[in-house]
Amino acid sequence: MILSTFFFSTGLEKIALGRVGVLLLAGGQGTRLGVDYPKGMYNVGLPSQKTLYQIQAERIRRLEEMAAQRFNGIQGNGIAWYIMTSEHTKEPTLEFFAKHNYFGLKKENLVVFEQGMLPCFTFDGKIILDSKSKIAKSPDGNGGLYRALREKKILDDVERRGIEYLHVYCVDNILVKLADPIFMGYAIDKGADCAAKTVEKSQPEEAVGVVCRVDGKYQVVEYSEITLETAEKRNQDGRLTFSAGNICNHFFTTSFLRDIIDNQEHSLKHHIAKKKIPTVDELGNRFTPKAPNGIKMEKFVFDVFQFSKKFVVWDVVREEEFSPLKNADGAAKDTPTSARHDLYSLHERYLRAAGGIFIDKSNTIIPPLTNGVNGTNGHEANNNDIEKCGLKRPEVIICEISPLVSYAGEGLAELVAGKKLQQPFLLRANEEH
Ligand code: UD2
Repeated sequence: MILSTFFFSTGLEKIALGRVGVLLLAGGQGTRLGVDYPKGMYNVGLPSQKTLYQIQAERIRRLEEMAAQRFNGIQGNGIAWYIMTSEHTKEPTLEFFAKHNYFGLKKENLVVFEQGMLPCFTFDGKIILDSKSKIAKSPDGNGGLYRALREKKILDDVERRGIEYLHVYCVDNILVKLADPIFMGYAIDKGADCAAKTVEKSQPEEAVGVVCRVDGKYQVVEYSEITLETAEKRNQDGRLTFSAGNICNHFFTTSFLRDIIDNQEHSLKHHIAKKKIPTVDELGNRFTPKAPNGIKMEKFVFDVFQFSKKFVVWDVVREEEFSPLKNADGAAKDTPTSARHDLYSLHERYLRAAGGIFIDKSNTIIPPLTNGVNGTNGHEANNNDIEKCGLKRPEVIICEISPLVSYAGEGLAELVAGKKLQQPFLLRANEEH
């Protein structure tokens, strides 16, 4: 606890000094979610109707405010937000932010750039046609970041602004803590040039890479490339041997990235994904095949870990930091519903810890969920107790705290302590009323 306070303070000070930037990887095609616009523009169905982009923008604003309050102002321009898009997502992303007045961020702090594309191939190495006159291409993976940082002169911009540390993350984790001062502070304190946040893998098949050491070098073995036999390996205590689940949440120093783009980028290998790639038949009619007909080639963002001179891992609590939105509702997991529920239960815990009391329509107090997760006070009833008392509670209590009010549960006591809260409960900042 004392250590996290120290790391928090270290990270927040660097933010106040203008040394921290955030970089969002948003060039993916969102095929699993099934939307034809950038995933960041997805309205998750929260009471506020906020999109992923808006939630993230507001977390940045709140952090800037916290840093300014704590360190008597913020130097420079605040936190720069770089967004890597691709051919399909750049224009809609730019339009979306302009339409929403950059969600209150400074326009000059938003830098949207485009990653590269690569041709798609058949299994025997021929280029696939997307139409009679166009070859099929797909984004070059989130590891295309490094080429784009160089070619679009983005790292030059990072250096020009005096940013020394970048938090790099993926678009679809509704709980993401942008530029998390604890994570940044930890990595900075340890003198790391590169770091990854992890969560304990829930099961061998979970679709997250694992952070591990291979031949003495740190790397992530992606879920699509690990064998089931290796993924299923367990230690004597029953825990998975490769349990450090990657959540696409990384820290890099600017000088490390400079070395990567100047000297190492070309040596990063391409990974291969077999996909159903829309193409044309002999008559030129376009169709999407029912089975994979070719390969997409992608670089992975974490493949630079091998070049790190000091690599550290910060393991976090899944329920506080990781709930990815990958699939449309109806899938077994990682859906809009699961993302909303995970946010509601985290916010419920924040509100309870701040002294808020949840009641139902008949003014009856709703007990907390516990299971060691919901109910951080330690002295709240557990589920067995609740059952014994005959108390019932809904699976989730719909409650949402605007990121403009609180980044991670701070500052809530003065707003909710001792107050009765009825769902759906939405705690908004003054400017949102
Ligand atoms: C990613 C991680 C996986 C795990 C998981 C957690 C990689 C390679 N894998 O897997 O280990 O952490 O997330 O949710 O990081 N993107 C681009 N350009 C591209 C392709 C993807 O910017 O060409 C972005 C995409 O918009 C997203 C992020 O990279 O924000 C991750 O992409 P994904 O959702 O396809 O990755 P996933 O779930 O296979």
